[in-house]
Amino acid sequence: MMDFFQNVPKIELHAHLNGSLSNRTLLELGAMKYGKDNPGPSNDECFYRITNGQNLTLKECFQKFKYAHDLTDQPETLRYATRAVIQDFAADNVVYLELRTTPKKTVHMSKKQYLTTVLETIRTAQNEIPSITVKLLPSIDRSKGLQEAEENVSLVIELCQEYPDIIKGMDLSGAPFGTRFSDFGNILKKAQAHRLKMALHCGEFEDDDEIQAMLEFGTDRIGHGTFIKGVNLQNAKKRGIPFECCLTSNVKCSTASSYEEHHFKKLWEEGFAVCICTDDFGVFDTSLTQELRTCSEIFGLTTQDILRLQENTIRYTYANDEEKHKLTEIFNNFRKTMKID
Ligand code: 6MZ
Repeated sequence: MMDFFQNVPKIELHAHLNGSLSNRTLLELGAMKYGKDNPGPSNDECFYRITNGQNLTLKECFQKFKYAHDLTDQPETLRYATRAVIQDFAADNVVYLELRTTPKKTVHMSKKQYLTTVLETIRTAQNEIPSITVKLLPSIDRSKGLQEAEENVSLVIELCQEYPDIIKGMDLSGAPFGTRFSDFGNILKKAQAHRLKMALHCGEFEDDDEIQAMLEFGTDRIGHGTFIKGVNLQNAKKRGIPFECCLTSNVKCSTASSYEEHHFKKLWEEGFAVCICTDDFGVFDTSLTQELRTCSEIFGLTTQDILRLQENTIRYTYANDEEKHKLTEIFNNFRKTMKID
């Protein structure tokens, strides 16, 4: 039987570049950086276990970020990685992708070179892989402090002059512990003043005041939103702010106790604006196809519901009107081909 979940056109709005490197890509990057015979960054047991698909502990899952960052610290490997991620999403029938990444200064690149390399790779991919439209939401890693945040915002404001068709907004992510959103608010406002959309990680841990501050600040989408409740939840609904739900990521990180208990269920049933995303498909060993299948199996969404979920997601993208219209046509054609009303 045709696999509906694979074939349905898909929209991905929450994907971190370095979390979206498949095991194959990690191995290829390892070979590029360290040579074929010694592809592991330090040739250690964990890297071997990761790339051979063995079961991992959560700590080992997060270890993947460390490997990914080591392997994408040169323009050549970063270019290769960005291209591979776009290709993998396209192969999963993702037709529109908003990718995020944190600009990094490495021994081989400045932050500007890092971001320009990703942007140029996206630009080239638009011609070479026309089935997928790709945008970029540069990230601030809040664990890296305010100076890094200032640098990232200035750089993004500078580069969005040159890449206005690709840079659409900014993301605030990273481990939130020990930092306060209020410290980042004024820095992010500068990006907001340049009409950049705010796709902030919000409510990934319990802190009602911080969630309230993010809603008042005016986040345009909510990354995860796992711990949003009470008045904040009602405010998010009233304003129609879309939630980016990442089922497997939340279960594997234990912010949701199980798929069954995931907050997507409530959001969907109560008519919130909500979409399904992968977060870090490489780290969490999933795909958007797999996430939609899980959604159907666990929450009972029919194929019609899944299609509606994807079509709704068009509205939550930061695409322009023409691009949204094209996406709508892709779904209309799919409905026609599949004979779905
Ligand atoms: C918060 C996350 C994340 O930017 O190097 N990142 N931040 N919560 C999550 N949920 C599990 N998953 C990924 O991609 C990797 C970086 O994205 C952020 C972290 O800062 C991680 O280092 P880039 O491309």
